[in-house]
Parts: sequence; C-alpha cells; structure tokens
Amino acid sequence: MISRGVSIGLALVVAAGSVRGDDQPAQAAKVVLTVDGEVNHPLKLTVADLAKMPRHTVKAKDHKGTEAEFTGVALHDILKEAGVTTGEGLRGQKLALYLVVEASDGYRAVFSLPEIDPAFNDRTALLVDLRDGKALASSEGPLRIVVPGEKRHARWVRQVVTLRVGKA
Ligand SMILES: Nc1nc2c(c(=O)[nH]1)N[C@H]1C(S)=C(S)[C@@H](COP(=O)(O)O)O[C@H]1N2
Ligand SMILES: [Mo]
Repeated sequence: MISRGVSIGLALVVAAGSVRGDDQPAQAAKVVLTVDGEVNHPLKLTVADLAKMPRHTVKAKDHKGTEAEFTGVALHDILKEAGVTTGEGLRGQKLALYLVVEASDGYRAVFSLPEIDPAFNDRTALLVDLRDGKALASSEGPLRIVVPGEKRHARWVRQVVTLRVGKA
C-alpha cells in the first residue's frame, strides 16, 4: 500500500537501513516524490511504492535524438492514487484543474489533466525511473517525465520531486 502523508514507520525503516549499512532497503524506502495541492490524498511515494504501481515501457527519442526504452508509471495512475478525478468525471469545474511538475532545480512544467488522461488521449505521459532497464543517472533522475510524441523536450522534466495539482 502506498503511504499517505508523513510516515513514522518509513523514517524508522530508513534509519534501520543506514545503521546496518545496508543501502538497498534504505534507498527503496526513501521518499522520492510528493503529490499535493488539489488532491484528496496527498502522497509521499518511495521507490518501492512506484515499483509496485502499473509499469509502462515506451520507446522514444531523447533530446539528443537517441532512441531509448523508458520505463515508469503513468502520471495519470499516480494522480488517481492521490484521489484526483479522472476519465468521465473530468468535466465541469474540474476541467480548470492542472498538474504542475516540479524539479529539484526549480524547473516547472504544466500539463492539463485531459492531456495525460487515457480516456481523453492515447499518449501516456510517464514518470520514468529506468532508461534501457537501468536506473536514470543522477543528472536526470531518479525520476523524469517522458511524453511520447511530444515534438519538443521542454516538458521532459528531469529530477522531478513534486507533482502539484492546482486550479486555474
Ligand atoms: N529539471 C529540469 N528539467 C528539464 C530542463 C531543465 O532546465 N531542468 N530543461 C528541459 C528542456 S528545455 C529540454 S530540451 C530537455 C533536455 O533534456 P536533456 O538535458 O536530457 O537532453 O530537458 C527538459 N527538462
Ligand atoms: Mo529545450
């Protein structure tokens, strides 16, 4: 189950991992993503949480034109887990909601909810953690946005730390 809010249990797991000098469980239990804003259930997700969610792999060309296989979780599935309305329910005032993807360097990019919703759109925007099966380099990871089919790479946000839902 994905932990909601701050978890004391999580802090204990991290502490136990570092005391043992055992980095593997500590890394898996580290919070890497915050989901907040106009959501019913704010989330603090660990690498292990993301690994348990439905995974997608897409082939796409990066900014340099190199084709790679990117694996991760659909933004839509993460927002659903946070209790954001999706699909048929996404109408009326809810169409004024938007997603801001925020990175550790302060870079931000906005997505409207319909453009990342499979009920509206076939392009599955992903929050990826693997490139050709390997963890992303720290210069772009641990988490990065991949938007298949997008002609420019400006919204392929590197080093994502927060997904924030706002209302226009
Ligand atoms: N965090 C963060 N992500 C970012 C940017 C940035 O400045 N900071 N630049 C964007 C732009 S404009 C492009 S073209 C691509 C470039 O991706 P690359 O650095 O992996 O080639 O990253 C995007 N993601
Ligand atoms: Mo760019």
